[in-house]
Amino acid sequence: MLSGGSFTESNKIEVTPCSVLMSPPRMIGQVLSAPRIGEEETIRGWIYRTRSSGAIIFAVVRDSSGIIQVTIKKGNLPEEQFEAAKAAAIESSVIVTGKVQEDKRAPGGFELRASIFTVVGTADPFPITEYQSEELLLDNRHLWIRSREQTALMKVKASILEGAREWLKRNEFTEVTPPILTTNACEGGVTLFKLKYFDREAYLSQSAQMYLEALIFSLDRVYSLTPSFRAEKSRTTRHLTEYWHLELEEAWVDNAGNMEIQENLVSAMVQKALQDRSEELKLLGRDPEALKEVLPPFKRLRYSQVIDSLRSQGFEISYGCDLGAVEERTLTASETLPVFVTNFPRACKAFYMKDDPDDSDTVKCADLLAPEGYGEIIGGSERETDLGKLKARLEAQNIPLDAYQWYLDLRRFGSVPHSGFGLGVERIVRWVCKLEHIRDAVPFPRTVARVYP
Ligand code: NSS
Repeated sequence: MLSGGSFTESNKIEVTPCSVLMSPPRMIGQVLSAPRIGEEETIRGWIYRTRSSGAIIFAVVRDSSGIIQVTIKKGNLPEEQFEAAKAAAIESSVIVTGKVQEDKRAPGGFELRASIFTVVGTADPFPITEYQSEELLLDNRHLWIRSREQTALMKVKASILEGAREWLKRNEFTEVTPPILTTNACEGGVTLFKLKYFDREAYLSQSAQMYLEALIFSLDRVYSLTPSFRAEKSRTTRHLTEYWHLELEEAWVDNAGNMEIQENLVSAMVQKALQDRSEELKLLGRDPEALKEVLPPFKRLRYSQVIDSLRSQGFEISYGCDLGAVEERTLTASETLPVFVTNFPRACKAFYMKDDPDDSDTVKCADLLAPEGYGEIIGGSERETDLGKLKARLEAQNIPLDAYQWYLDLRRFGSVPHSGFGLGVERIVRWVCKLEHIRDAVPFPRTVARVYP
């Protein structure tokens, strides 16, 4: 914690430590929302823009809560501080003390008239200026995340996750910590990241599901929030190779109950973002009003209905194919609430999904598609509990049973009906924040083309 400081000649920062709990300076957002006109305030932050006209410098300073205009007038503070302020480039870190005054032209309507201006860390010329290519911004992601849009996005994401955790606590889910290194391919071999695990082969987890299935036998209802990895070679606006995965697993719950849990959880996440982050949503170009109606129940469509509807709109899609981005976009473009698609044919879904006895070649599953064309945000299902069927499906797919013996054991020792699902956190953020590309929903995106910075 820094309460003040200065540069020595060797450019070493000297700071006076103070306890966070003693009397930290107010955040810029607080100074602006409850201005104490004529009183001295101290703020800390980074220079966002700066211009000088001779004896007066206008520096806009930002912190995580907002931006404020600081006026630095020659004669109102020691000469060397005036010179340091004049020389300070954008993104220099500063501590400023001054009186708060009204100024209708300043952002937020108030400014700080500096009497002490300390440059804590100088800045080289900032590589990001107004019109930059997407590639340059991605190469400089470690600096670009300081932008107001990125800051707003990270706050909305945090609130979405906070909304999830609050709902999960109220509904008796226990958070668990599954492994990332695994020998199981939960979602098929094609998108597995393989790695050398000493003298064996292992994978980065695609999903915690199988471990969560094991954990319901001790905890009934569990969830985990982990990175999941998919070696997705396609460049799309909705795939990352590393994404944050919120997964739930529930004992004694069937597919219908699983969908109820999903619509309630998703609504709680969206409503929390609305309640706490409507300003940030507006800054990102999302009208918060549009999200107010995201409340249960969500529409349920069967896969067969969806295929009929797509065909009637001119799609040449055969029964049995999974839905792609284009189909999902068409289906949801004019929806304002998420939509469930249930009962996919067995052939296009994973080995662990339970057969639907009422609809022979389909499984008890549901994908939840976000509205406005955003598409899939959740994949979930009731799980197959029949040991023989599970073994037969693994064998049919030429999957060696050895690595799955522990999973099959779960059907040997007091198996119960159970269901679960996985929600792609960046997918829901993309929808809520109206993002063109999923990579903006994560500070350091990993895609087929990018693992730096
Ligand atoms: O493959 S899923 O549809 N389902 C599972 O992984 C289950 N094993 C989860 C479970 O039941 N516990 O992925 C779940 C969600 C999917 O709906 C997307 O929202 C997200 O994970 N997902 C992704 N997000 C970003 N990038 C990529 N590549 C990606 N793949 C899936």
